[in-house]
Amino acid sequence: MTPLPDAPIQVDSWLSGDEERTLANDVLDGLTKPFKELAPKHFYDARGSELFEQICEQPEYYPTRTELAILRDRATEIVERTGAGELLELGAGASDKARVLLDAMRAAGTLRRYIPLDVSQSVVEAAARTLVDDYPGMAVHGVVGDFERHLAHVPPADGGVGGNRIVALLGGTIGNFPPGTRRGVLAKIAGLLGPEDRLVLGTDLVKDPQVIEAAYNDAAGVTAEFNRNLLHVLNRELDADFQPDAFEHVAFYDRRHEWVEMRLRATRACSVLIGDLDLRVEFAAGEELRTEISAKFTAERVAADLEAAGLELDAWFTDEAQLFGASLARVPAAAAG
Ligand code: SAH
Ligand code: AVI
Repeated sequence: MTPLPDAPIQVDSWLSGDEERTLANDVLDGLTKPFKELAPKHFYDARGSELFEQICEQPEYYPTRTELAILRDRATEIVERTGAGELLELGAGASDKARVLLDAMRAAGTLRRYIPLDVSQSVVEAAARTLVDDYPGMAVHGVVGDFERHLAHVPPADGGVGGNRIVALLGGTIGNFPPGTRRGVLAKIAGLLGPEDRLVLGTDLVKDPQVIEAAYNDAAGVTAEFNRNLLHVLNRELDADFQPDAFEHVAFYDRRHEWVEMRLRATRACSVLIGDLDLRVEFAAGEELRTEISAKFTAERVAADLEAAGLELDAWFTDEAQLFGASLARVPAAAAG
């Protein structure tokens, strides 16, 4: 737990040796499956977070700018509906979108605290340091942790005026979970919501496959670099000997499942040693490792996932071209008692 000097900032870290074991266990499972795969949360070391920020600036990657525009249009309304003074952001990344909601809370006179939670320590610390300067009087309580495992460690809402809380999961990150796990994650998040709190959930929408595929195959090759960064993470964290340039980036839209798959394809046969696991993994030429799914949604799919997680859709916002959706969800009044 590190209080940073001279500011109302606290950063708690729940990732340590424990996290390395989680990565090791995921790799042991994922690389011994008949169809190899790894969870996308392992992309996000400091370099991965930086590359993601660069992806957001690519002309083909429409989700970030579209969601930002929706939030700019709707932030005042979202804050009015909740009277919230606190923003808990899960998978916060660079916190650019948080600023839009924090600005609306400041304008409403309710702003008290921002709680960014992310697996990436570098982004939580950077967000804490910059936001505390940019929002004088606002407390920042960063949490370095995994929202699949560490939600119990999120600081409780502090009550009082502006004590209601907005919990945000933006960017379409919920789409990076397969359908069943996704509902489980949403159910855990539902457990954080008080009767007046709201979840703001960002979801990328089903659309022309060409538009989607372009977003994951940017011409500058940033997404390819982001994808290959996973192999650098494994080399560093688990003493593996992947040669990242022997793997090519593959991203395509699966129309049946309505999700994007990112994969890394071995361009030649290779035998990789994962030193810390004493595990040798063989890749045939052309063999693929799935590194991410990114589900695309309809309003109906979002409502069904929320309902399965014990939440109800309160409001649905989208852009004119219906590229991206942002929902407000709440615990149903009966459940909130
Ligand atoms: N919310 C930002 C960033 C999206 S990128 C935006 O909308 O642009 C996804 C972010 O979620 C990354 O910062 C990554 O580190 C974080 N993340 C992914 N899986 C996570 C998990 N299981 N727990 C906590 N953070 C996670
Ligand atoms: C964080 N997540 C929602 C991004 C997405 O679009 O699924 C990650 C990403 N992968 C490739 N480009 C961006």
